[in-house]
Amino acid sequence: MAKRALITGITGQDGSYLAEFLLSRGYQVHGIIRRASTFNTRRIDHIYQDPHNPEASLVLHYGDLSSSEQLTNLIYNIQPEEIYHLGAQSHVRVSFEMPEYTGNITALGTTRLLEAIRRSGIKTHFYQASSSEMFGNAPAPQNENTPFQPRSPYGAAKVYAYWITVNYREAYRLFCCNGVLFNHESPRRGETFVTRKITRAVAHILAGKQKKLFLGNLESKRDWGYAPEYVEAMWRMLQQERPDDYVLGTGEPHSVKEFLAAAFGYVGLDWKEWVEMDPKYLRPTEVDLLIADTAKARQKLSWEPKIRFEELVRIMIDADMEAEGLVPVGEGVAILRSRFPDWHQWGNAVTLAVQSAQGQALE
Ligand code: NAP
Ligand code: F7E
Repeated sequence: MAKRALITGITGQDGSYLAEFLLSRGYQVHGIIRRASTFNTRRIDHIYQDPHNPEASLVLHYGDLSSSEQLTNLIYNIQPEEIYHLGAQSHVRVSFEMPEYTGNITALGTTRLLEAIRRSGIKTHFYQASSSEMFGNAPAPQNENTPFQPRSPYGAAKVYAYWITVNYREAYRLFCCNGVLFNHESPRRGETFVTRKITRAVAHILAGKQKKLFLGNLESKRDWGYAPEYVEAMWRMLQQERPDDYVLGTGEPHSVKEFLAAAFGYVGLDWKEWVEMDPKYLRPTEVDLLIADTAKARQKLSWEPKIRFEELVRIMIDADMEAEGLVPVGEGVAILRSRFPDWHQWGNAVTLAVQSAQGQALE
């Protein structure tokens, strides 16, 4: 019989990639989605299966991390062999505006799930989506032994969730793992996180839909990896003989400014002409520098990220351009740039120009 996995946060960036990954490995995947007045399943629509089909390998359930009653029922009824807890209020700046809500969902949501597991008495392997944001001010590079110094309500909530996960492992001998993941991005990244905000703005600028990009602090440095590679490591953690905690990242820090230069530079634009500062995007306390030391994951999980910074930027820009009906940069724009240095000033006409240039190149 197929193994059953339950994913909280299945509609998010990581949840959607993890669902694809587990389905490809023959799992029956159960996902918890929030009831909303409009559809919120955009990231998993391509793997949706008719719930009337008794053979369906993807099954969605309504639920909310604020309700222990729902979580207990779901866990008791599904009896999953693996639980990936990815659901959270995951936006750091928003957590300053909604600290209590963030604590309720991101911190206590984990306790609700762990209690549901303990009370139901099921044997399962549990993954907690911990975060490099927990390190906050701790000196870089950060690894599994680095003490946490969170700098946001989100970071503090994740520290609580981390320790309650460790506590249930020690107190009740549950198989619980923390994956302490550094920033990981993709074309499915939420539009208000800085990388996606930038790549989407580039595509909008090229499509003539946006004239300025407003951002906050450009100096902070993050260790940005590629999300699909990280979800596989989550799975690997739950396949180990013993539960443990692991740091995942690339070990390569880049500033927001460097991301801007790479993203705008890729399409031949100078980011300084398009970006303006808006203090509303600054945070009361910032995390300046995060760099992962992933020696343990490399050794114990045989995990190594392959997609690095420049390629990540290209993947995200190309996807956002395609979404705007533009030809992905790789082929078309490079040709245009070499022939017409001021091509980007043509506004909407760029789509046709890129297409025709690409056509010529392919002839
Ligand atoms: P995301 O795209 O923001 O997805 C968050 C998911 O949580 C969504 O499916 C969301 O549902 C769900 N959710 C939010 N509040 C909920 C509630 N009250 N009840 C049930 N579900 C709720 O996050 P992500 O980037 O995929 O990250 C996955 C997890 O890893 C999160 O816990 C995040 O904090 C953590 N993390 C992320 C990173 C990163 O760089 N991406 C790094 C370290 C840790 P809706 O779709 O309905 O909003
Ligand atoms: O900010 C700066 C901002 O919101 C990155 C979440 O997945 O990763 C993520 O948290 C940096 C910060 O990600 C804007 O101040 C400048 O220094 O993309 P972000 P994050 O805060 O690192 C961790 C690991 C998680 O766990 C979280 O769930 O970019 N920045 N200007 C901006 N950031 C945003 N969002 N918007 C701006 O306009």
